[in-house]
Amino acid sequence: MTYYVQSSEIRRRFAQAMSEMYQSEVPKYGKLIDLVDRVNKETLENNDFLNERLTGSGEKNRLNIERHGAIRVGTASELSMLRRLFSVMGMFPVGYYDLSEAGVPVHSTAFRPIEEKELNKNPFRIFTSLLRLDLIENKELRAHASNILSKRDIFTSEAKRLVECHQDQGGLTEEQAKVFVSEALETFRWHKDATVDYDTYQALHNEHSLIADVVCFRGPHINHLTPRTLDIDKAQRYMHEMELNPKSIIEGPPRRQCPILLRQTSFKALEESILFSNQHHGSHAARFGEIEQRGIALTPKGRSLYDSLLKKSKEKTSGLSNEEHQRVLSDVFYDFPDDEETLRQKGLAYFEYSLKSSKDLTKNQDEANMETLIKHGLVSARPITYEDFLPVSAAGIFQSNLGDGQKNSYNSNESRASFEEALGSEIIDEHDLYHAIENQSITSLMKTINKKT
Ligand code: OOG
Ligand code: NI
Repeated sequence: MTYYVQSSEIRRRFAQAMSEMYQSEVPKYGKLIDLVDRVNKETLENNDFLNERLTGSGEKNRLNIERHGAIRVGTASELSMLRRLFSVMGMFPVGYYDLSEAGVPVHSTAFRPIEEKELNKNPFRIFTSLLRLDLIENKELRAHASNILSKRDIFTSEAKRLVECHQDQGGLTEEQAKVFVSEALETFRWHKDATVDYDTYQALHNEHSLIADVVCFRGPHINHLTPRTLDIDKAQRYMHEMELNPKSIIEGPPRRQCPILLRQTSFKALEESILFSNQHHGSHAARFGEIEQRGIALTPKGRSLYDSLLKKSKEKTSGLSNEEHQRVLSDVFYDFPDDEETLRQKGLAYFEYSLKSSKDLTKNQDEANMETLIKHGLVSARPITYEDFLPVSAAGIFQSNLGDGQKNSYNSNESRASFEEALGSEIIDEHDLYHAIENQSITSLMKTINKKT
């Protein structure tokens, strides 16, 4: 029988190769990793509870390799080929993000592993945005951009051949997996030379800098890789100390006893020199660095509370320093319960249940008795970590890299159906995944209990 390399192993190798490539291309990214390692070590040294939690959930071992990255593509065929390429690594499209509302002419999904055990083997995710040329009002410019995009192929022929081969065989051999990783990597490499002349670049850049970023190069260069920290406020302070120039505010919810969703900060994109096709020397800013801290995944009820509080805080935080911003945010989020018991009892967040002790267990337990079982110390409930992204935060990250004057929202409707059509498949709903993890844990807990009694 032929042996095929596991998709998680291909993902692991690919994530590592990408991280090495980015580190050599953007040395500041290497500094961020060192900084995050330091913060995580310091945080874990003083926090037995967190240590235990991360060990229990299987996240401790993934922490120092955990990264997400982001790319932006221009056409439906690029997006659908990416979907096939990522599926070789066990990464699937989860969640739909409409950023046009925030003045960014893209919509996005995140390719990521979907099972808990796969996430723990290697949680590599790529936030992937598709340019919405339909939002360019100038018809000529739109046609020009679309014409330029139609001429490029962002994949090597060997990468495409191996994607086909994976589909036909149902896997890749060791030799094929090696070639696949290095060929797939080529798509994400930085190019110092633009495919267009300087005037074309300027015209597209004037419309929106993001359009120039997507259209003027040979491929969708990886624009950041993000390590996961356990204390983003400290990481932000260290970024200042190390003169890494962080963006002014940390995006997402405020600091809390029970962290929810996702908090993010970043340093601004570097201005890098570019040679245009007419031999003009210029520059382009695309690549930056980002840090994230992950908290518990919220149910639709919890999420809508988050969204409404965030909206409420927005009116009050405009123009504030990070310190003041966080203070106002904390005040507004006073209305979001900050202990696990209430989050659970009010159905605001997702938890995973397991048997803690089978002493004193009585017969015929069911889900309805869960709170009693927890109270008696027989069952433990562990928060399920949020593995996805936040559109408002993503827009904030985009904006901080785009320069000023590009913040008007587009008059457009969310366009999930057209994104799925371009993708060539449906997008997986993140809530279905969290819900399934929670449900499976309850089913198997009840089975164990009823076997033991
Ligand atoms: C993606 C920005 C969003 C995140 O973590 O939310 C993002 C981009 O700039 O292409 O990375
Ligand atoms: Ni990011």
